[in-house]
Amino acid sequence: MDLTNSALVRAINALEPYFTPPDQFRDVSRGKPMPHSLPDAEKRTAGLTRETWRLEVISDPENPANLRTQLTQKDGTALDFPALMKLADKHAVRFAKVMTCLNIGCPLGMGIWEGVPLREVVLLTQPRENLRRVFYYGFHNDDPKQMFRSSLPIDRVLEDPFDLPPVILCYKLNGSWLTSERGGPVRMVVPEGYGFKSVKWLTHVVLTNLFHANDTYADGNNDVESWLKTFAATISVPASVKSGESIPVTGYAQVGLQGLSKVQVSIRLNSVPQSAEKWVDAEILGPPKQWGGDLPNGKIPAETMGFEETGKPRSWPMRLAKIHWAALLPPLSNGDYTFRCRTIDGKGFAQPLPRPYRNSGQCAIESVEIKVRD
Ligand SMILES: Nc1nc2c(c(=O)[nH]1)N[C@H]1C(S)=C(S)[C@@H](COP(=O)(O)O)O[C@H]1N2
Ligand SMILES: [Mo]
Repeated sequence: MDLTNSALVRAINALEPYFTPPDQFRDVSRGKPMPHSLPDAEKRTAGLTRETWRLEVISDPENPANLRTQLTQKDGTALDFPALMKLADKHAVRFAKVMTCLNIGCPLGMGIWEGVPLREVVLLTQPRENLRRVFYYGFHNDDPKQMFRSSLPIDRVLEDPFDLPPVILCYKLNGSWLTSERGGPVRMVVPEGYGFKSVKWLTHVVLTNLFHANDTYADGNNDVESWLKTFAATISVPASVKSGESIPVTGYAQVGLQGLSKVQVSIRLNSVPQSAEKWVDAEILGPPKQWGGDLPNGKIPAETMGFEETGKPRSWPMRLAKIHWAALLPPLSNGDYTFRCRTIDGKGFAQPLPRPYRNSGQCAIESVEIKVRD
């Protein structure tokens, strides 16, 4: 495809940065007041600073897991930030991941998340038996009604299937300490999960023998086991163009667990039925020259999973990340048209397949109207 068309070059140059500066993430936070809006003194009392943060790792009193020890505030054994940093010296990992809310179409932001694998902290309790699930929640103004909780099978925490990065206790985003707004000092980050699994302002990990989820997000008719889907969306599509002129379009795609093989676009006169639309391949843009995201020195942090030491991605597109795409549509004659875009995932499924249902995450095909006039 010809990417040298000057209007298309302008549209590509105007794309958002690949990584999102931490303060430009879209925020999805509950709480009255929002934990990140508390004054500094209250943050200190609440354990919402690196100096005062404590994490309890306990057995569920109702469905106990047998643990040798628990990490509790009462006994003074709760994990503090220096102890987390000590684990980080040995076990820290970094990986790129897009944060997407299951209920919002557009990703909230794209980042490099750094943390200690959750399993390292679970193992400090020396679990013996009857451990089937991990619940976790964060600071919620000491009001049970405000609790935001999520959960994972213990197997996902102990072992990383399908070459996924580990579930982490995250303390850095794009090379800087995790801000209060992003859930700092420490949040959970679940690589393949939608945002609700990545609980912010983490204070409690509860090891349980219960076998099922008890996520806050189950209440909203959400599929709480869903992993990230592959889908495409537009960034710039002209609402009206001149007849006889090529049409530049750009967009992004989220690359889910199933990977991405193609982005395709179609444009048809509104009088032509959708069943007759013709899909053509768009161009998947390669790694950007500038990564953005306020990365220190603009560089990918050393030993980020999926990147070589030089900062070059080992594969492209990267799973659980984002790509940008561009296409130049041929000149058209006067009329009202509908533009659509879709992904073909790594297994050959055309969006919205293989998981078309809304409860497990947004993947409806986007359409945009384009008017062509003399
Ligand atoms: N404690 C807590 N953690 C939370 C939430 C919350 O309301 N409270 N929202 C979740 C949801 S639904 C999403 S989509 C992500 C959003 O992360 P962000 O605000 O850093 O973009 O955080 C998750 N973690
Ligand atoms: Mo969300």
